[in-house]
Amino acid sequence: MERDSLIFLAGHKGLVGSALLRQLKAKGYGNLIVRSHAELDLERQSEVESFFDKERPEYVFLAAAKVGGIWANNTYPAEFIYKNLAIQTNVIHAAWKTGIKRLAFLGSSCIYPRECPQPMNEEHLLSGTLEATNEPYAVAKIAGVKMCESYNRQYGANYVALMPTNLYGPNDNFDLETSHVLPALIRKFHEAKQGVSSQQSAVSGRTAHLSTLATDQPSQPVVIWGTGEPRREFLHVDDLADACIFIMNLDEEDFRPLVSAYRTPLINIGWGKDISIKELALIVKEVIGFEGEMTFDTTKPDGTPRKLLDINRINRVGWSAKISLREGIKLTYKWCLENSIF
Ligand code: GFB
Repeated sequence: MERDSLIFLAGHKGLVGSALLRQLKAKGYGNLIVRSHAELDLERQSEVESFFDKERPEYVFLAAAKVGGIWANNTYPAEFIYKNLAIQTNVIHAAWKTGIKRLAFLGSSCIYPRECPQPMNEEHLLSGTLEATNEPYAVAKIAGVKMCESYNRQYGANYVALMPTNLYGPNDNFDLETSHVLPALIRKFHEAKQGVSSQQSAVSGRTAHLSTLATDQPSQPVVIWGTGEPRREFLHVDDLADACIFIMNLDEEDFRPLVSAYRTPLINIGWGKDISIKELALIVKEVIGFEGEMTFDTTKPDGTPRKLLDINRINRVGWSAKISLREGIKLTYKWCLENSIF
């Protein structure tokens, strides 16, 4: 990408898209196209086609998606499959019709089978049964990967499918019901430290207005969903954004093999190490400085037992993550406080 290339960033307000926007701007890309949902509804095919026809971007980052944590995925399966299929189908097809140079489609490590050998490499796609709590979302994302593969194969397109591990950082969703585990734990430990009675809300999800300060009361234990035993790998979203721009900028010699015909153009993006949810909770507790207890609510699902990505493919082309988990949690908590998230 040249600094004046015309770049369409779909989903610029979300966790991933906002990180991409910050970094593209910081790296000097001045010709960025973004649209709010009100300006362009990506679920509407004709709107998307007219937009591409008029703007004719050269590069596309497809970060727009319906995302959420384990509870949201398990509760709104129809929305997760419909919205993701619609958005990605419309954008990928319209991008091809206008003849863009390169496209990066963002997915998630939940595309790999539930009982996948660890670490999960790109060849493990479609080698087993998916995790039930997020199967509709995963099926939609797998369809996106296969669209990229098919357009590369039939039309000689240059579309890559980037699969990040569990992400966190600024502009994440901090709602206790629909969020992922890391933002939820940051909020829970922060509120427990403040003595805010939000622990019940961790179950009901109605957190926003429960801000009764109870500092003279003994602190309530922080409730962690599930057994605490599942293992996850976490990547700061600024590392992910850096990786996406790095891949999009690979020279032809390194990029071509990734998108060659008859090869799934998948690239895992991760940190390289995983930890248990219990270990994660202990780090968040320490960073936030909460000194009370934590308990485990085993009526909540654990989901996939372990998700650790094999990151050899991206390491081989010269990229690796830089922000450690502890540092990333500190940065995210600082961002929350500065932006009055709670
Ligand atoms: O982050 P999370 O919702 O998503 O949950 P997944 C990870 C683990 O943390 C699960 C546990 O074992 C949860 O039970 N957990 C503990 C909590 N406390 C909490 C809490 O307060 N909130 C949440 N949300 N979890 C999602 C998928 O899977 O992650 C998506 O459903 C997607 O498809 C995404 O792939 C990255 O890692 O289980």
